[in-house]
Order: sequence, then structure tokens, then C-alpha cells
Amino acid sequence: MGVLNATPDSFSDGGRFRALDDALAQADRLIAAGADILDIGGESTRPGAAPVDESEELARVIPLIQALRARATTPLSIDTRKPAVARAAVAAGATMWNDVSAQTFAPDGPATAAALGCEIVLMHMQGQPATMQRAPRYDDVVLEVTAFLADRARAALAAGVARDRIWLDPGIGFGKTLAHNLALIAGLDRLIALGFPVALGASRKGMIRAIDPAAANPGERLGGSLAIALAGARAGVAMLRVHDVRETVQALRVAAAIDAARQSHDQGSPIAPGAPPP
Ligand code: HH2
Repeated sequence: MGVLNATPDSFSDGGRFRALDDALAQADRLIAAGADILDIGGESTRPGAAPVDESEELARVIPLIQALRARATTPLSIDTRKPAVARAAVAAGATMWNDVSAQTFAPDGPATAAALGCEIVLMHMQGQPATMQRAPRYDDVVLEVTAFLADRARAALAAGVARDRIWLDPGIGFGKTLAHNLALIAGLDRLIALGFPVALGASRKGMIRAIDPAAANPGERLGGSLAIALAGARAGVAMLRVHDVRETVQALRVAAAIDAARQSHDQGSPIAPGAPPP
């Protein structure tokens, strides 16, 4: 999933793709680089971000979705917490609703998702973007995030969303310390065990700077982003939300080629791995 933010203030690409032509050119680059889906956002949810009102968010994303639909067949996702924005985006051609509030932002979220019939991403966040990084607290972050997402998936199912339309996302950086983020990445198998496809978004995020303080600028976090993408893929994550599509696709292909070589090496070897020596 390639990130395309039509916002003035997103932490990584804020302001770069506000003009329609700039956003379309970036979409072309993401698609050429191998993105399977584009995630269009009109409201930054980075730590400290101020909420955006509905009319402003609609004005940022709907013309872009319409223009993209007219020129490319790549599926489009709308990154929004607001049911009205999701409705307009799906009417304009989006087929996925990516909601960082896991449909808790408005009471009609789950019913709207069911009526739209689109795919939905339910993401975990503790608190709200403006204040979520002040003092995140969990007793057992993996257990709590998994239980919350299981609960939100149940709410979606109860509202009538089809089971095969639901994705889950642990929400890296959304009300979490470095230790929480690392525990969630290390414990992805627990979330995957719920049986829904899992999405992961850690591209260029602050947790990388927390490990490498020299990477003050989000553009300097490619190495860390790739390390997390590979860890996610290895754990069985089905979708990676990234800014650097070409580099991520390349890393995944190289890792897959090594895995394939390991398998054929293990099969061709006269001694099965783990077998006692002759
Ligand atoms: N992260 C961001 C936004 N949307 N959606 C999902 N499903 N998972 C994520 O991890 C996620 C997300 C934040 O990143 P970005 O869009 O690059 O920045 P901003 O929120 O400043 O627009």
C-alpha cells in the first residue's frame, strides 16, 4: 500500500502533494514502483495533529480520487475517520476504508461500512492524535491491542460487514512508546492468529528515530522502515503501508528469493534439517 497524503501537515510527505498535479504525479510513481493499492489521506493523524473539518477533508481527497479513478485501475483506499468522507470516497471510486479509529470516531461507522460493502482496515489507537503520545500506558500491549481489534471486528461483523472484508492493524506509533511498538511487531503472530488479514504501517515513523537518534528527518528512516517491513512480512502481515514503495518491493523480493533458495537447499540436502548426523 503506497501512502499518498493530500495534507499540508503529514509528518513525512506533508505539503508535497497538495496540488492535484503533484499528487497525480506521485500516484504514478507509486504505481510504477509496484504499489498494489494507494491510500489517500486528507487529515494528518501524526502525534499532535489538529483535527480537520469534514468539508476541508472532502475538498482535499475527493477530486484526487476522481482524477485517479479516471486514469488508473490501481485500487484506492481512503484514510479517514469520518463516515461521510468514506461514503463520498467510495462513491468516487475507492474500494477500501482505512480507519485509524477502528470505527469508533462516529457511532455510524460500522453501519456505514456495512452499507458501503467496501473493505475496511480497523486500526488500534490509544487516545486521540493531539495527545496520544503524552503518556501511553498498557499492562500488556499485545494482549490489549489484540483484544481491542477482536472487539472492533466483532462490532463490524454485527453491523453486517462481511468477514472477508475486514483487515486489522496494530497502529504503530498511535499512543505507543518504542517498547510498545517493538512488542507489537515482535508479537504480530498473536494478532494474525485472530484469522483476519493484518496490515502494518511503520514507514518512516518516530520509533525508528527512537532507535537511531541521527535519523531526525523522516526521509532518513528508509533502513529502519525496511527492517520493520521484512519483520512484518516474515510474521505473515498481508499488507505494508509504506512511503518508499520501490525499495520495499525490492526488499521483499530479495527476501522471498532467499527463502526459496533455502527451501530448495533444504529439500535437496541429503540430510534433512534437524536430522541426527549419519
Ligand atoms: N499510519 C498513519 C496514517 N494512517 N493507517 C493505517 N492503517 N496504519 C498506519 O500505521 C497508519 C495509517 C500515519 O502516517 P502518515 O499517513 O504517513 O502520516 P500522517 O498521519 O501525518 O498523514
